[in-house]
Amino acid sequence: GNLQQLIQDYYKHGRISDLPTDLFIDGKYCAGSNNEQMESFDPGLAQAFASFACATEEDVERAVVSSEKAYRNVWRKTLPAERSRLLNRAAALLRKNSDLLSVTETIDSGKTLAEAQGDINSSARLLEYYAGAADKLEGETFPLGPDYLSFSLHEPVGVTAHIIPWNYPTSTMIRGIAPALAAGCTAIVKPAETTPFTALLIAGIFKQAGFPDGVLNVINGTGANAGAPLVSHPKVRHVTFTGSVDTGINVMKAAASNVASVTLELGGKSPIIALSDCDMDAAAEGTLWAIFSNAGQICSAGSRLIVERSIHQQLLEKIVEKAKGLSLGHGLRNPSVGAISSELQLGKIDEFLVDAKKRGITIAHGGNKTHDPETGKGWFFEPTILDQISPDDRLIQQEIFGPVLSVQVVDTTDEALDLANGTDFGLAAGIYTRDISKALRLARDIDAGQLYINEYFAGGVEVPFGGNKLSGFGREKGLEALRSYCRVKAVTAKI
Ligand code: TXE
Repeated sequence: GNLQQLIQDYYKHGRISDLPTDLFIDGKYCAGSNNEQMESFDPGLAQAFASFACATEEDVERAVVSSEKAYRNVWRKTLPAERSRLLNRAAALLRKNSDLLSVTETIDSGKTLAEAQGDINSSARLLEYYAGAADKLEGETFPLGPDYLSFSLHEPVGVTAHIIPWNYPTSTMIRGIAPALAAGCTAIVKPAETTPFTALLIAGIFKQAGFPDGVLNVINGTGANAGAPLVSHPKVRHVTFTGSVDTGINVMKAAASNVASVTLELGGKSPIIALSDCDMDAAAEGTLWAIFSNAGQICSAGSRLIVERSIHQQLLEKIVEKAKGLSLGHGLRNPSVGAISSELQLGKIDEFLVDAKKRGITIAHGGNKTHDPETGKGWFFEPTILDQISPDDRLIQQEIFGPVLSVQVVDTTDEALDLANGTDFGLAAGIYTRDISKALRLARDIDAGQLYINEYFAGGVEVPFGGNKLSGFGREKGLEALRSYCRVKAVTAKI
C-alpha cells in the first residue's frame, strides 16, 4: 500500500517527494527572509536527505504578528465548540496521513517505524482529548453574600511559543499545541534543527482541517537565531519548552524579562527499583524497554536500575539475555532499536563509555558505537548495561540520553529510596514489587513527577506529565496542561 510505496520511493531516490521545506507563517508556506537553508540528516544512513528554510529574527517577528492578530481577531472569539470540532478534524487527518508522517519522522529522527507510528497515534489521541476539553473550561462563583455577584472566567493567555526537541518531534509538538489551541491560545512552534519536517507537514494538515490562518505558525531554524528571539518576544505570553537543563534555564530567563510564564520539561535520570519479591520477568522486560525504547533518547527513560542484592545476578542475567536479542538498524526496516538522532549526540554517549572503560567500570553488555549491520552506515550505539555503579559516579548523576543502563545494588528498601532520590533530577521512577504497601510508600516518598508501579511508562494522554527539581516544572498532558494556557479573571459586581 501507501506505506510500502513511500518506503520504496525513499530507498530508490534518497528523498521524500513533496516534502514541505519552507517556513509556515500566517497560513502559507514561505521562504525565510535571508533564504538561509540547513540540511537535515537521516541518522540511520548518516546522510543528508533534504534541506529546509531557517527563520531569522525578522521571520520570528512576522510569525508573532500573525499569531497575535489571529489571537485577537479570530481565535479567542471562535466558539469553543468550533475549536473542538477543528481539533477533532486535525486528529482524523493525522490518522489519515499516518503513513507519510511516520515515514518522515523515521527518516528525520532515526527512530523505528513502529515507534513513529506509535507517536502519530498518541498525537491523534492528544488532539481528541483536548478537543473534548475545549468547551469545558468552566469558571466558578464566589460567595460574597446577597449584595455581590462574583465569578471567574478562564481566558486564553494569548500567543504561546513551543520549543521542540528532536527525540519526539511530532508528539512533543502536539502535546503543547493541542491544549493551547483548545484553550483559545495561538501557537508558534520552533522544531529542533535536526528534525524540522513533521512539524511542517502538521502545519499543512491543520490548515486542511480548517484552522484559521495564524493560529498555528511553524518556524524552523537554530536555537540562537529562531528560538531565542521567539522566547524573548514580549508578545509571547507562555513558553512551553522541552530540552536540556542549560537551555531551559536560558529560556526561563528570557521569558522572565517579559514576565511570561513557562513550562519546562527538562532532563532526567529516572530510577527503576526492583525489590526482591518482584515478578522478575516483568521487571526485566519493563527495564529493557524503559531504557532501549527510542534508543534511550527519552527524557523519562529508566536509565538506572536499583536492585536488591538477593536478586541482582538473576535479574541482570535476564535483562542481558533479552538485550542480546535486540536488533539494530535503519528505522524503516523496523528493528528493535533505531539510530541515535545526531552525530553530536552519538559522540556524547560514546564519551561516557570511553571514560567508563578507562575507569574499569563493569560492562555487562554492549558499550560501543556501531553501524547498521546491513549497510555499514548510520549512527548507532549498542544497547549497553553497566553494572555495580556507585551513587556519586557520573554514570548515575548525569543524563546520557542514549541506550545505557546503569545498575545500582542495594540491601534495603530504604537504601533504594535514598539512591532513587540521590540525583538532581526528578522526572520519573519505576517500582517493581508484589508488596502493595512498599510500592505505595516508595511512590509517596520518591521525589519525581511520574511513578510507575509494575509497568514502566504506564499512563496515557489523560495523565499529567512533568518533573521536579532540575527536571523542570509545570505539567503537560491531562487537564493539568490547560492551566498553562488559561488565566483566571475574577469579575465582581455590587448588585
Ligand atoms: O538540547 P537543547 P540539545 C538533553 C539531552 C541532550 C541534551 C542536549 O541530554 O543530550 O539535552 O540536546 C532549542 N532559546 N535533552 O542540544 O539545546 C533548540 O533549537 C530558545 C533532553 O538538542 O535544549 C531545540 O529546538 N530555544 C530532552 C530545543 O531548544 C533554544 C530532549 C532543544 O535543544 C535555545 C532533548 C535558546 N537560546 C535533549 N537554544 C528532553 N527533556 O526530552 C536551543 N534552543
